[in-house]
Amino acid sequence: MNNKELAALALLLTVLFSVSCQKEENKGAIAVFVPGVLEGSPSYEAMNLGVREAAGDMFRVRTIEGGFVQASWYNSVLNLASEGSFGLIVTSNPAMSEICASVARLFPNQGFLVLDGSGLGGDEISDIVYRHSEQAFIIGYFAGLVTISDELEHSNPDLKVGMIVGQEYPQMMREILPGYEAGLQTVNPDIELEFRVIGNWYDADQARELAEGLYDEGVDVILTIAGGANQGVISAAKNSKGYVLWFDSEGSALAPGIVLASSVLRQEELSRMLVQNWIDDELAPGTSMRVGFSEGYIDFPTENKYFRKFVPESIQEEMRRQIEKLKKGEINLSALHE
Ligand code: RBF
Repeated sequence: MNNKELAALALLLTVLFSVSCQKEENKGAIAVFVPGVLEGSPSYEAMNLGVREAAGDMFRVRTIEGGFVQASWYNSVLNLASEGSFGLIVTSNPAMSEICASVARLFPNQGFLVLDGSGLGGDEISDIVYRHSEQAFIIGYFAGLVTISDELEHSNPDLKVGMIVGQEYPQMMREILPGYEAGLQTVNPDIELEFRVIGNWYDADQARELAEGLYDEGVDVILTIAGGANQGVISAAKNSKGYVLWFDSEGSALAPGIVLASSVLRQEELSRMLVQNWIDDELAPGTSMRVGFSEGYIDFPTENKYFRKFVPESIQEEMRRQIEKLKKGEINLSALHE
């Protein structure tokens, strides 16, 4: 390459570089605020991945872990907004809608996207609400089939099912717990549910103790919704020869044959799509969506290799039928959270 060609190449690279930076200059970078810690929390990990995929090389993304002191989250978000360098703050969990809405009133030009929100964010923020009752119903239905099964090795005749959660909050008590119970009752009204609360989203030792207690009482399958503490439930299941059900992401690869199934949110896809919309100036503040099975953002994967390997064929088929009904909107769970 001669000098002229080199100069032309340098010019081209400069132009390309400034074009690629321009997007961020106009809109600012993107902040991902994790209300807790990333590791072990399926919905947070999915959010972070989706945002980063959409941002690509065009936007800087900073992920901030807010930690487990929930009373500090408002100030952390306020600080991010007051920095003024983030065009968009993305976060996830139902407590964040109102926190972001309060900050948005002070910083009206700050963009907010709350995934897995409460719908109580008003017009200042974009808020996505999952129909968690559907997500819980389908895994409750599966848990019911597991506990009545005489084909599964660790299933016993006691008709007792467990559920361990990090914390009680409105969506948990009004949608997830009733949805799970409705799924169980649909299979057999005699199934009993043992519900336990850890009190935080990280204490795996306590989760293990709670789970061991449940398996000792005759529970054969436990749904765990406890972030980093979920690992404790897996350990207990391995020791006690019980089953675990996963929530938000696919968990069966974590303990094949023990984590039998998962009820998932398509949160990575949703974050990627919505952040892309924001990049394209198509995410209006005040956008609020409620999504579930029929829109494709809640799912219960039945084609996963471990599901096909460890779940009896008759249960697989029953699940496929029930999922079709949910997708077609033939099962109405709205009465559960009125
Ligand atoms: N889920 C997690 O996996 N990890 C967490 O640290 C976590 N913290 C939460 C804190 C609050 C205040 C609330 C309301 C929910 C939290 N969740 C957490 C639950 C999560 O947002 C979601 O509702 C459930 O995972 C069910 O989809």
